[in-house]
Amino acid sequence: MQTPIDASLIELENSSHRQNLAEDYASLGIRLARRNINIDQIKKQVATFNVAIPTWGVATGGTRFARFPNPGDPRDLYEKLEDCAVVQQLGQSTPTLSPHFPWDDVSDYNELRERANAYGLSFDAVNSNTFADQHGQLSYKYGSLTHTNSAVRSQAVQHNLECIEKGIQLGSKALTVWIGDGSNFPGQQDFTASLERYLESMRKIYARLPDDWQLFIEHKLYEPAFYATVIQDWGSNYLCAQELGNKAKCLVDLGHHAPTVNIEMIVARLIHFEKLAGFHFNDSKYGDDDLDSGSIQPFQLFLIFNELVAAELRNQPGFSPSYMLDQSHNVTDPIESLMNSAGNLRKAYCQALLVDRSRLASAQNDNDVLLAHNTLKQAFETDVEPIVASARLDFGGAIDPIETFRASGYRSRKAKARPQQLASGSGIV
Ligand code: PSV
Ligand code: MN
Repeated sequence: MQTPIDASLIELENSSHRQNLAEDYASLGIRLARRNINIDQIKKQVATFNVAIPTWGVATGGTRFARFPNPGDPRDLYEKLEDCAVVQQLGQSTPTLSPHFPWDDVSDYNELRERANAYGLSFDAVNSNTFADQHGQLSYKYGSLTHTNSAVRSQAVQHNLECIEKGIQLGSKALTVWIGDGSNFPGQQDFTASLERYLESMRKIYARLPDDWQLFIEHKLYEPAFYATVIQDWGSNYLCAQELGNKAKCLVDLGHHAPTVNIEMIVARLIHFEKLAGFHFNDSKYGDDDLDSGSIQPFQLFLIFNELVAAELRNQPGFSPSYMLDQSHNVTDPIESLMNSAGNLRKAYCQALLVDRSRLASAQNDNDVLLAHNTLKQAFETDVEPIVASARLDFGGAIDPIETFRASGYRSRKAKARPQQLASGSGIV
């Protein structure tokens, strides 16, 4: 397998942490054993949790005001692939990529698949883009799948069908559809007619899904439409997914809700009705901030994972969510952010695995409010880093991925090998 970072460098870096990690793991193991938890078992489960990297996440992102590229940013998809391979090699929890078309258009998708496979990478859900004009003749300025002009709608449908074709060649099994369609002014759009047009377009896409594919519908409260978005929340999302059929499910991007919305409860409801497609993980304080997963609201992330683990443990029918990151790294090195975020997700998963489920259930039954709450808090407050780091180490990853990445000199090598055209435009991703 092709590995962008020298394995002996990882070994050298790991050697300076090995002893400490072994001691921390052993001491945590003793404390967890008192709670009747087998740490090795938990570590094995943690190692099964993976999340897909968004190909658009490895280049520096930006806001609508400006973008400040990092030296060594990838300039094409093959360079992005190499950066994704670094994230996977050091973090060992991101073996798949979620591509976005036409941003990731290449001339030969079989070659792309082979080049990814050579790094040990494969492809998760493909994403379509009808929220920006690309090479099409007709503009998406006033919408795409819901546009009043049927020619624009057809172009948008066609683009989604092409995404499916590309995805088939890449080995994907799902198409994620997010549209920016909506309105900025009351009266601009007929709510009912635009939803009818959406369903008509989506039915055409759904009809062309291969048997073993799924259609992930992503809702978003606002932006770019600031008054009303056509698929604005999980309610509209669920209704449309229901209307389309079993292969259509609802994708939860954590940033796409009103600030005070209880996302973990939405997740629980979607799981219950077998309509949870999966996630675009990120974090936010105000809106769709696209900050790094686990950086602002780690407790919320834990509560979401608590629902996921509960579903896993009760063998919830139809429960098989896809996990993807969707973040914009504006002020950090994207490789570092992606490794950190994937690690934060594993931490949240691990903490959720530590919840004493039988104590929680009896406290809930007995209406012992504080005991129930403290049962969750006990799991959340456990420092699980030794488990997450050991899970990485077991698979050849780095005990400290960021320190190892810095020591590797990868970024400065790429800064030389990938000279940039230093145009700094806006760059929402
Ligand atoms: C929209 O904000 C979104 O979350 C969708 O998933 C897009 O595909 C992605 O960001 C990239 O712009
Ligand atoms: Mn998203």
